[in-house]
Amino acid sequence: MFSKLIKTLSELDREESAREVENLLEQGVDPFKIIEKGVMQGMDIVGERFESGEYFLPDLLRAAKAVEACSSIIKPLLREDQNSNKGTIVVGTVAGDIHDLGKNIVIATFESGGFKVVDVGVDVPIEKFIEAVKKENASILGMSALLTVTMVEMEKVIKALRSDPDLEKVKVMVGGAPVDQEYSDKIGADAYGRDARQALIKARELTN
Ligand code: B12
Repeated sequence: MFSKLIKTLSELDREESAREVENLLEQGVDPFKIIEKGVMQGMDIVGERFESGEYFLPDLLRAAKAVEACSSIIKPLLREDQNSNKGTIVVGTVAGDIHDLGKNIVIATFESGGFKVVDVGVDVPIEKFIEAVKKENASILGMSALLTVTMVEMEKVIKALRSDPDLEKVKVMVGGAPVDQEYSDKIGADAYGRDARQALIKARELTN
């Protein structure tokens, strides 16, 4: 069912990808599934082609445009529980890392689940995360990293957060392509979200 979208995305075809997303939605396919089984799989192929030297940086940029086109159609549909206030989540991409497409989908999903989200952006230094968590009185801090060289920043932020007695109750959630449950446990995060749907499920668990 998702093979066409995976193909158009991996071929960096923005228009066809957007059309296929619309097509799938018209068929009643769950928007979260489109992200997990279509968009993320398509981007894995793009990543592999980049690694093997078949694609170059401009191709990654085209891939980003195609993802943006798909997520702009999907994000407004991720609405569930918008009027309830489940607490505040500060979300950002760690220092040295500018990938934000997945983060932005996760943000839209948190909002759809009734959380207030404060987006601190990309390439976020440790202090900025800590300041935002304090200022917003956040119950969760969510960090995204797409590079193996930047995922180590997550541990530094967690250490800084845990060393502040005022922030004892703040839970930390991590995600992004190179991150997994094992890494999340190792750095002392409270939860790992493989994709946007899991992110929301875990956020609900952490605040219950
Ligand atoms: C598009 C892309 C780019 C775009 C990003 C545009 C943007 N605005 O984000 C651009 C062109 C800028 C880019 C740049 C680079 N990129 Co790049 N990029 C990608 C690519 C192809 C897709 C990423 C994407 O958007 N995926 C789709 C989204 C929907 O998925 P996602 O991000 O994984 O998010 C989901 C989950 O991970 C999770 N999630 C994400 N964040 C969070 C946070 C929380 C709290 C939770 C719970 C869950 C969660 O939920 C999301 C939604 O379901 C990936 C390949 C891949 N497999 O991911 C490479 C990839 C990440 N890039 C890579 C590289 C090497 C680079 C560059 C270094 C290239 C270069 N030579 O300059 C630069 C680095 C720039 C920097 N300093 O950050 C490598 C990283 C290798 C590694 N292991 O470190 C990858 C893996 C490609 C590869 N296989 O080689 N890139």
